[in-house]
Amino acid sequence: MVDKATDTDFLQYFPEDKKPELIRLDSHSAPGNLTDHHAVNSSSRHGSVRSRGRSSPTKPASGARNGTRPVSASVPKLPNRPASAARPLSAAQLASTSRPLSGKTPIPGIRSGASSGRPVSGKNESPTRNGSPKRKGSVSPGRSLSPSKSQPASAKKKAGTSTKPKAKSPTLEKTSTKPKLQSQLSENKVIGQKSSNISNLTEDGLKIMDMSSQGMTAIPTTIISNPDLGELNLSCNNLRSLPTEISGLINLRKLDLSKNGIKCMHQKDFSGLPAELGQLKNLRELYISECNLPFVPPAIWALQSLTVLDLSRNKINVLLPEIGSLTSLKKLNLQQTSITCLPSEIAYCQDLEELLLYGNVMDSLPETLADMPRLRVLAVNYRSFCNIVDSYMENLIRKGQINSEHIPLVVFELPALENLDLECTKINTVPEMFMDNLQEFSLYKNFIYDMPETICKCYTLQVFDISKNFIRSLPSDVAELTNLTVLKVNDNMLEKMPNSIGKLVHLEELEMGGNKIRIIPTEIKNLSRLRRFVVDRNDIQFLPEEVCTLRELETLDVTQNCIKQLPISLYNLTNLTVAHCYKGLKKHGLWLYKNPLSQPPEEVWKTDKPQDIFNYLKKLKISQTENLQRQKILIIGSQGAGKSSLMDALVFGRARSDEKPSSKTKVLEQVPWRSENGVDFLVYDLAGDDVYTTTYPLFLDHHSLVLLVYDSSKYEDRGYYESVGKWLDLLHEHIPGNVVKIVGTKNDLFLDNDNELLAADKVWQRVQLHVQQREERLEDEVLRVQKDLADMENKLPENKDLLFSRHQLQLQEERLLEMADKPLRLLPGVSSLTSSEGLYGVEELVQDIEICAIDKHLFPHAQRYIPDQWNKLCAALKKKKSLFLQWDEVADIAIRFQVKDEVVAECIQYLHDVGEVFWFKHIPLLKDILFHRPRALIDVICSLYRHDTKDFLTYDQTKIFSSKGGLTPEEFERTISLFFKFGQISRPLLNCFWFYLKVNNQIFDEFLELLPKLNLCYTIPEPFVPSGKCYLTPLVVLPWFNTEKLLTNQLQEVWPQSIPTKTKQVMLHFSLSFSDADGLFYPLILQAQDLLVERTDWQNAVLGKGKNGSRILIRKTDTDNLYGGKIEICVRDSVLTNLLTAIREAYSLIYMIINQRPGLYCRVSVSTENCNSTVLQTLMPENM
Ligand SMILES: Nc1nc2c(ncn2[C@@H]2O[C@H](COP(=O)(O)OP(=O)(O)O)[C@@H](O)[C@H]2O)c(=O)[nH]1
Ligand SMILES: [Mg+2]
Repeated sequence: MVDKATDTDFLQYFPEDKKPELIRLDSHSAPGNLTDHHAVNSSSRHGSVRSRGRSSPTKPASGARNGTRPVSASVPKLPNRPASAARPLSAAQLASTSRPLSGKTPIPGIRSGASSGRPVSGKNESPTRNGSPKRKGSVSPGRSLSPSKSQPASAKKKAGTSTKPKAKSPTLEKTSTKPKLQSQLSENKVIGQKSSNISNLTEDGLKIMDMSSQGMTAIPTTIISNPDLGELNLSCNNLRSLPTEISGLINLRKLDLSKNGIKCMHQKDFSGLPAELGQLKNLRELYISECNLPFVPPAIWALQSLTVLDLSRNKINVLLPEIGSLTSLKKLNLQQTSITCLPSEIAYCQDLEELLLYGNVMDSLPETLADMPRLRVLAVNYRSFCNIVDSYMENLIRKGQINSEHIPLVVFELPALENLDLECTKINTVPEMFMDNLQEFSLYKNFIYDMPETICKCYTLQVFDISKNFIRSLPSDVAELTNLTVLKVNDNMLEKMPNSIGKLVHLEELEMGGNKIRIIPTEIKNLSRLRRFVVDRNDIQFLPEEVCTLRELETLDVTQNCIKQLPISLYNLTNLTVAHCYKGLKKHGLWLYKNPLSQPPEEVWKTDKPQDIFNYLKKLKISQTENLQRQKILIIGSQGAGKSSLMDALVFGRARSDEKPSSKTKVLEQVPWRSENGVDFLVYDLAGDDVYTTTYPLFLDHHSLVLLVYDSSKYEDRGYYESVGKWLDLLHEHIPGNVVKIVGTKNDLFLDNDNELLAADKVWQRVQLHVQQREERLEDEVLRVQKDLADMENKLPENKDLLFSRHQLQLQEERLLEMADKPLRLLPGVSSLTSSEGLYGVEELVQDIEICAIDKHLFPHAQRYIPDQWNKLCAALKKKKSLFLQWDEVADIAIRFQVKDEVVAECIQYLHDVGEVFWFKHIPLLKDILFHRPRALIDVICSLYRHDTKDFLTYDQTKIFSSKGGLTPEEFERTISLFFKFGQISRPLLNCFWFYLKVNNQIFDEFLELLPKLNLCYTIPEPFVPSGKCYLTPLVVLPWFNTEKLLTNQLQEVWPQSIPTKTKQVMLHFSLSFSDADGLFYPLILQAQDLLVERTDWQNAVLGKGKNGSRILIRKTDTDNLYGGKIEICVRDSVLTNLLTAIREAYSLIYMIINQRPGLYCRVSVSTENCNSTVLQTLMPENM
């Protein structure tokens, strides 16, 4: 709960000799004799506001009441109201509504309410309340109070913010910062005529004048005659009165008169504030705090536009009923006055949102407050109502022999109230509550034995404190309070934490210290937002593992329990960054004192660094984890992001030595690493240069932990997609469901720590947004496909998309649902670190990685028994010299090691998982091939795809091109120009590329056969043994290097739009919704080589001829958007069957590729020309 001013705090603002009297419960200070007042009021409860509308309300004799309210009992001069809103309340009725101090003189030993003659609660008294207990929205007939408007948005407070006003008035703060203008004052006889004081303008263009602290005794006429004045600050002067001419300030909105000596000697005294003030019809805010006023100047009552009235820190002890005429009031500050009660007419201020009464000793509140629909803040010291509870009564209440009744019932009926603080108010019951907006409620330190049921119906509650009472059990209904973020039940007599606690999923703080709880229910795991969990001083025997899932925990206090062992997964609670520390006055971090802990031992757990404990537990876990296998880590990210440096930091625990440009990673580096705690990893550092994009599909592995690295020192929000987003999309496309940690490197380049953390936070938010948007797009797409399916069922109008069969749409739906089901598993937060000097943050990342590696849920495959034979088989395979082995060969060798046929695949998968071999079983053309020497394969790929090709292809640099390639300088120029333009490589050039691989003729052919299967190039069959002119014809083509684009205006030439009527055309459109088009386009044009007998390639298109002579165009179109790239396959032929064969082959091809990428989705449609779509439909196979 929020700090609040104590009763006497306000005294500090008074000079010693002027300190006001504090307690005025006698007849001298209050207008009426307190005892009389109560006696009358308590007998007049039937005349409460709720009974006002009745035709013949039972009301007590008004005369009696008049006697009790000498000042306010006269009929208040309420403002003229529209006829329809004729004032229905008689003065007597209103006067009668003031709530009594309940609990007055109870009869010892007898529960009041039963026979004491006074009802315990309002239940039996007020007929309306009885009839409709929940008064929400009900307005008594005939009431003049304006009907409840709906709560203004501004009145709604955000969760977690406090409703309590600060003790200081705004004027006080403002004036204290004003520069003193004394020196100027001495020069000006007529004070305050400096135009420079008009500095700003109000929103509506009026002038703002600050004349504070100028020692003025009178207001200069120049000011008064300024009709353009919007705001005037006259605080901290010596003004005794305002002139009548003040009425000239017709546009004045805000007037600050605080800290002056404004006169007002009696309730009709207009000498300080003249009646003419009432003519300021536009005045909204009036501050008249600290003016030593004994009465409220009557001129104020005419200011009907006032929304803010500050009368704080005056000597006022009575607020007249006329306050009800200020019907626009939103905020009324009466703090530190001498007011003890409020007139019922306050309820006419139907817009009132804040009523500040701190520092006053209130003895009653009018019942009419319950009819104020917008009163959110009632800042009153509820403890002042305890004044009548003497120690004898207190004892009876404590023992439950009488019910407490001293808190006015109306307090529980304020419909808009947001915060109710009944801390230490000596109550043992809470009456039925009618509060629809209560957000914070404290019952701290009272005498409550059973949690009041009515509280479990306060569904809006966010913060609830019932600590220091005598509660024995929490009702399961507490689970209804689903908005709770803070629940404190410390120091009660609880023996059990209810299982239903797990339903309070929004809880961030749960405190149940000082009870007798023995067991923490496993349901605790549902409280995933919990940051603070305090269960000290209980009888807890052990902490369930479920506690270790509460990853947000910043404080876990289990001091003084009976815990012998800590749960081993406690190391997951990485937000416990300190131990046995205080933050402010609260215990913070991990607290373990006073437990019979043996594991970890004392020398470990007695620490201020939980990390020591975590390390101990983690080592323990690792040592207990049987069969922990080597884990693959993939480091990916853009070129220069710091991937290789990070790998060095992880593996060698040191910064990378200064490197030359040539040390840029090629394709991939594989380095084994054993972490300090003994977990084995194999780190793959994937090169980030664009040239390697085509190689990624081979190495993105389902069973790996991915570190997505970006350079945090260069990160900009608009560059998010390039540095992080596109990598996430790539991972989504190829290995959805993988575990990913995002790592920002080079944080040493940030000048200050805060910026660095802020930046990491921002990236994390951006990532979350990215993931969320993807989910949304997936949902939309699912709905679209489902609608298409429904349309198909209902045979709705011909839709060209529906040419495809129902089966095809179902497949699409299936894939989308699978994709939605398998998002990437992002480890929370961004790791911010430096891989150069200092290695700041690397250790934390290592911790995270280790924890992942031993987490069976994340990497189930990594913890299992591996037969010895498998490793022996592996060693035998590696002895083979060739680049790859056919499956039959593998099976033959396996038999020698008793690895039977049915487990060969399992064994090879294991060897692949631990990085001993490459087995691309998801690629149909490669599933029967084993790359038993991974490095050899990487070298082959490196030989073709390298970021430094330009440097490599320099004739004079080495002798290779002349000796190995046999090329003259001219031939060399010719052949490499073809390479750089079209990605074509001739045989001699290929020989040079492969020179370092020591490739003989046989291996050369083996490579040639293999490369297309790896989707890295396509080959052009040579018609005869190359010689002469053909010598330089292309043998291998890497379309990625093609720089020629087929422009839209050239398209018409190569593929005219209009076709002869004899020619039929079918076009398949594939729109990619979640990735760019390249991922599908490159493999497609490589594989298309199988369909074509002739082709012309551009960077973005291929024009070719199929085996049956059909003409085929494959084209990629990009969009400006991130997603939505398109691929078209268009086939033309005059013979329908030929055309269909070609289109079917193309379609199968594209689906073969799509099936290799579980996260690739495209929307397919088809359009035709010169052929009947129905014919086409019947000819399409069912699975298309
Ligand atoms: N200051 C600083 N420089 C770094 C850090 N990490 C990498 N670098 C530098 O950034 C450049 C690129 O790093 P590198 O690891 O090769 O990036 P990669 O292309 O992603 O592998 C090199 O010059 C590194 O020295 C770091 O944490 N701090
Ligand atoms: Mg690198």
